[in-house]
Amino acid sequence: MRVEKHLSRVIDRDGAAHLTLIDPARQRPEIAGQIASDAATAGSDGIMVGGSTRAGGRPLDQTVRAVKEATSLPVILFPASEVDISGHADAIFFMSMLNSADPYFITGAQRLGAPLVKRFGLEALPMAYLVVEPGGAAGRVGRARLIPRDEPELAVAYALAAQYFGMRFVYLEAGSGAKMPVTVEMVKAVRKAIDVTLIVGGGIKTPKAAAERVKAGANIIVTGTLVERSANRVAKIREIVEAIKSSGGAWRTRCRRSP
Ligand code: 1GP
Repeated sequence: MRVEKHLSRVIDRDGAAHLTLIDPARQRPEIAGQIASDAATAGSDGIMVGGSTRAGGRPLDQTVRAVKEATSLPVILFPASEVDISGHADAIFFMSMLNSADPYFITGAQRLGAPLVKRFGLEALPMAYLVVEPGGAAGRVGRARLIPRDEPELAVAYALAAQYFGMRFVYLEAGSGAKMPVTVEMVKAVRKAIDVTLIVGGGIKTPKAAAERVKAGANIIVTGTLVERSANRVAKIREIVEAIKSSGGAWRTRCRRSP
């Protein structure tokens, strides 16, 4: 429970947390290490490693190791399949895309990957992964039945199902590089319905967009594209982190309450 406790403590302390997503398919391991180090300097609370393309095996291991060497932040795997599991990470989002049309993404990859998670002794963080329009590569690869942007009630129904299943994290994903992040209305509606930790990511590029979603009830904001592309990476991440930390609070006592 080390990583989950860390996230929980950060949320209690700061009102919300920020995670930096590094896709091992997008850069060499040493650059990934540099991104992680910059993220730590900027105040990010952890590193997620993963993406929609299978990067398993050596490239994944090397990326995770480079990140571990560059920073003491916890490293959480964000796998696209059972191939994307590395024993060098601290934890894994043990995720199920509840709105996929393909059982492989709901329980299939999970069945294949679970024995490896056990063998590596990875901390499993049970998470519902809900893909919202436009959904991007995550939606296409995962054969998502995309949740329409203007149907918060559908997101609420999935999120509640996740909580009743015992999942402790719900991730509202608009897709990496999405033009528009998940709406504030959807974040609010899901927040109102569930007590578990709410993660929001995909298309969050500005401090304002991050802050609005924290105010609406997100406990964790994920950014990926922003950190990969940014020339002035530390400053970019720092302004997002500062916006997140100065907007939180309203949900800090509620989010960790047992259902
Ligand atoms: C993707 O939600 C994450 O899985 C991050 O999205 O790359 O748009 O920041 P961005």
